[in-house]
Amino acid sequence: MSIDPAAPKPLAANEGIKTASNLLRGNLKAEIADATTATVSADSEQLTKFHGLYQQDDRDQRIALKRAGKDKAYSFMLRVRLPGGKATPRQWIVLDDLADKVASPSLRITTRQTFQFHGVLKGNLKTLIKGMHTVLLDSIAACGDVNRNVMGPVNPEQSPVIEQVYQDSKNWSDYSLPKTRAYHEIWLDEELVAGGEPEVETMYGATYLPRKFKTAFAVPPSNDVDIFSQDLGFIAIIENGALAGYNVTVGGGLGTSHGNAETFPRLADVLGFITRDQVNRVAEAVLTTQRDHGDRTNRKHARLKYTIQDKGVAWFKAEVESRSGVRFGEARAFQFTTIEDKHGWHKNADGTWFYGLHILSGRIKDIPGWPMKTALREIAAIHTGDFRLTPSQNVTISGVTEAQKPVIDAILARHGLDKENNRSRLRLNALSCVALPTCGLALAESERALPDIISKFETVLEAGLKDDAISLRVTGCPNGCARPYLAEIGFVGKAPGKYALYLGASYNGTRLNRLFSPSITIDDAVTKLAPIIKRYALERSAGEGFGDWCDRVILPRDATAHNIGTQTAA
Ligand code: SRM
Ligand code: SF4
Repeated sequence: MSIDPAAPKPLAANEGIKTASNLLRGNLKAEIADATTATVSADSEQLTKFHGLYQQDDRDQRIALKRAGKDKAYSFMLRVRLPGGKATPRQWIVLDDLADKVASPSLRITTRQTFQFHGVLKGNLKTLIKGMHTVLLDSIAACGDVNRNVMGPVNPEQSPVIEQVYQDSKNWSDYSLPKTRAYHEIWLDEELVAGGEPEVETMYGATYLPRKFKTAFAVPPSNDVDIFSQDLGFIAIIENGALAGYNVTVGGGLGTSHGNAETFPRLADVLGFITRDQVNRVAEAVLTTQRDHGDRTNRKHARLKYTIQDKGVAWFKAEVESRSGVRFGEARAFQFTTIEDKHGWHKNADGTWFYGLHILSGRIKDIPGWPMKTALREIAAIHTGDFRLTPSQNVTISGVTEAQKPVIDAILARHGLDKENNRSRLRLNALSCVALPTCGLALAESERALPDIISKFETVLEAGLKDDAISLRVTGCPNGCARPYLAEIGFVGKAPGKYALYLGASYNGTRLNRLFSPSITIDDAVTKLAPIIKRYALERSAGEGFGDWCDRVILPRDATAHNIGTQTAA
């Protein structure tokens, strides 16, 4: 039988699961209640993602359990929805308690400004979700084929403009929430209202999006959210001290698969300028264009970046204008200079203070000499402002009064964490994804390897570069969860102990890096990079970053790379 090349391709299996799920319910309620197994079915596993949950197993235990003829050590990861990374002290305390009672017990700050719990047994999921609900937190749409946790600026008290941008990000997050009551019925025991209005997903439709969708809001000169890696981005345009509106970016994304040249990281394009009141209309038009034109047959080709790459930016812009009724203005000038979080104490425009605390890999737990969990809990107990989780997996203690400043200092000093911010800037900027033992897709270590990787590079950097900011990011596989393709030094896991090494991204997140070595151990990478770093220290021009220098001096031009940058409008 010959295959007709013109015949429509079959839809990806997930499309069938979504269609049959009755707006994300599926058989989840019954399967969660079933105490005879620690897992849910393969179809339900896909649906749990829309509820912020991933079924995982402890990969450290796999071999021993298999040898003993036992099942894998299954548990769940839960990701909280936390637009702009904002959490109140009361929320912090409740999450901290829940981590002790029903999770690993650590809290993990993610690269999209939220918390993850790991190691939650199926039987404890409802306790966790109900506990979060008591402080008005949920995990709706934290994962799945929907608009994920919206990223936004972390220090709103710094100026009224930043607060406005935060509000706009929060509004879009609220606006884009799925309408289904499935979450409330399954996890919070809400009764189905018989005979009520039929539920309609007005924006998503019954099969939601072809793939995950990510939005961020950036306030130049900081590009802490890595705006060009987002499906949809809003760059705040501030003129004469006021928020004039936003430049809209579309089609960024980082995930790739080793050996599949049809997958690639891509920087977003700048579509043009809009005013504040047009944000949700334009965002909805971008989202629905992707809903209707994204590839639902191949999940490796289903992100917005591929829709735009295939159909062209001009087509996409025209479609968004026609759907939203908004005509883009000329993109306005903006300049990003940094991706770095502010560490230590800083004064806000309203007279309060904020304190940026570095947390390596965002892991909040107590280890001897580093009782981060206890210290932050004590701070939460007395703090009257907010916590803001940052895109670099750190925390900002925000809105601190003059009177509380010394109290917070004393807590940090008592636990030996007052020195946490006085580390090399390489360490302060470094990111790693979770990887082993929980991530089912990890090919190599990441979070657990990061301290050792940093120490090795710090030795090399003693050659006069200790106080220079160089971004180093590590992931356990090419999906890019710690945005390694935007790092000046990017390690991407290939196999146990082996990484692809990328160099040459710009420090401000406007140019992707390029492959320097396809497979290398960390020790070999340090040996190979040591003379390069030394040469950079001697030969760089004034103010030239390591990535820019590598791009100029070390790396060959690669005409085939997709939209690697540099992204500016000035
Ligand atoms: Fe991610 C899948 C962790 C940010 C691209 N990511 C996963 C999963 C859920 C693995 C899985 O599918 O089974 C990881 C769970 C590990 C664990 O045990 O916790 C995971 N991703 C993370 C986090 C926790 C990394 C971290 O250490 O902070 C980040 C959670 C963000 C959040 O709060 O929502 C995280 N992931 C990212 C980012 C960065 C970003 O969004 O700014 C990216 C690259 C940007 C992008 O999306 O293009 C990213 N994650 C992926 C991909 C590749 C998507 C693609 O288009 O190819 C996958 C795999 C997939 O979707 O099939 C993935
Ligand atoms: Fe897992 Fe890969 Fe993401 Fe790391 S980059 S958390 S290994 S999916």
